[in-house]
Amino acid sequence: MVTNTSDRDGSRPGGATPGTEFDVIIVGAGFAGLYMLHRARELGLSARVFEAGGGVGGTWYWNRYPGARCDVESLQYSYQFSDELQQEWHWTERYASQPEILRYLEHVADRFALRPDIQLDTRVEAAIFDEASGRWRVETSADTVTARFVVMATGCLSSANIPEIEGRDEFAGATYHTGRWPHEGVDFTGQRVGVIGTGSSGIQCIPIIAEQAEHLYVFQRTPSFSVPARNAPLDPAVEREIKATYHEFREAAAQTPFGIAAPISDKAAMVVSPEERERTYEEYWQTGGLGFMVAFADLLFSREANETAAEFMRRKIRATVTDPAVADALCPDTVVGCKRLCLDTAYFETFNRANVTLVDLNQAPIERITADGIRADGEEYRLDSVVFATGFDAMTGALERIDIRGVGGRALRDKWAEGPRTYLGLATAGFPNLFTITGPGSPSVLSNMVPSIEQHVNWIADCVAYMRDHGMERIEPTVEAEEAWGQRVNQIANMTLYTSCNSWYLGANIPGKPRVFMPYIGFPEYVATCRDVAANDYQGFTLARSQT
Ligand code: NA7
Repeated sequence: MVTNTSDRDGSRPGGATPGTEFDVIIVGAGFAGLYMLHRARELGLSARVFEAGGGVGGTWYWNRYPGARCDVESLQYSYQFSDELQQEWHWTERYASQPEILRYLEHVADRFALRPDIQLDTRVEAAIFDEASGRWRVETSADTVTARFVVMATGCLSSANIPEIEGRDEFAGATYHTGRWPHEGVDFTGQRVGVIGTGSSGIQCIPIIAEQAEHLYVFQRTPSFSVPARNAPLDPAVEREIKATYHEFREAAAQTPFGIAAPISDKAAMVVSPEERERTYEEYWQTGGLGFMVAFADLLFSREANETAAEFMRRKIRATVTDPAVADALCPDTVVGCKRLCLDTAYFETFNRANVTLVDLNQAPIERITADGIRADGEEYRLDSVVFATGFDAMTGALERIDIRGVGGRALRDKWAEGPRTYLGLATAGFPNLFTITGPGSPSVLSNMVPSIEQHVNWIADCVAYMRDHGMERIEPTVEAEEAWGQRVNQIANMTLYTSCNSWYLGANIPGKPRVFMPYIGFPEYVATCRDVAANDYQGFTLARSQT
């Protein structure tokens, strides 16, 4: 192993200490990158984090749109690697807002003295594997460094998708993407604003923008199912109770399919009476949150069961939205949970405001963007600002944006042209010593991201320690293991309703992206498999001593 011996005095762009040769390069300083750096340091490795943003935080650095908030409860959407940290940090709300999560991550960076090894304002442009030395050459917007290992902590939802609508660049007013929000905020007072997109980000920002704007036009292509978040100040009794047995609480959560503690029902929707079904949905609805998806055990497996949930939610929309035509347009006809379920605060109520207009794109897409606004549905909507709440090139976008080249100069983009291929979502054949945190083929976005990240980081750190202890310098999965894994991911997905609609889980939101289901469904089984692979001397991987 190489240890960086260079002078640590002085500072580099973004404040990091100098050096060009490292044991590990980590790309991204969000939840994943920060913890990976901490573990690398514990192993005595020299490490450098490159972060494109001007601060740490990843997703929570970039997504500053009004109303941005996590949809997993704060006591669960947080690190557990340090008991002192999880005991001492006080979350103020049931669901943490973006500013609070960002403060938390800044606190973590300070508390564990991570900043000297983080180089901000630096984008990684290429990572090229050099077979002669067995090292990666990492080219950034600032400089070029080398490392034995590269860990991509680039996030699943970080590559913004701004659709290529005709005339997009002709608009004379201001445009924003929810995932690239200006740090100084935006004041929409007195403006005519158009929001394109009604996924989680749109649903969170629309009610708040509606309160400011003179008039808000919501351009909706597909209506979303949404459950009330019922966010509130965190109940001190709940906080005390969970913190009293935090470890056990986390362990129990890790045994649930999504790794999120929730009152999971073992009853099937179709075996109970219609009255009991209604009562159950109502209870989960009143509780609020993503737990609605586990009100019955078969909601993600049986269309008939799912339709009862869908109908319940459509009735809620019709009871809330006063104009029946608008209510109809807001009612989804897809499977609940097939696209990610949204959580909202007064989203549907917003459409009762006189200054809000729903523009239904269901029949025809936006015709074009003009200098003055948006033309759709046969009308020209004059606008001062356009907000793209149009999501991300999920799971693969951030990886493919970097020119990653493995053995024989093969580009990752080419290897993944027909869809991502990984083993465990952690590594890909032909790209030795390159790890992906929450990569495609791992539970990632269908789990609680923070515990998933910690599980991946721990696995990678243990793997590197194993290699060191066994004199190994190179690891990569076999093609056979990778193919078998891809089949397993798809077989499981095909047993569910997840593949029945056009979601970003399938890459369907990006024109031309191969339709491949990317997340692994089933957190506990996944964790057990990773444990077994490691326990069996990294079964499915090829390990080698240095070739030099
Ligand atoms: P999403 O969930 O991908 O939502 C994007 C929205 O933008 C969705 O309603 C799309 O409609 C819409 N969209 C995308 N392209 C267009 C065009 N060309 N015209 C009109 N509408 C369009 O992204 P979010 O940022 O809301 O949420 C991402 C995740 O972040 C979320 O799931 C949480 O995990 C956190 P479509 O449904 O594709 O018809």
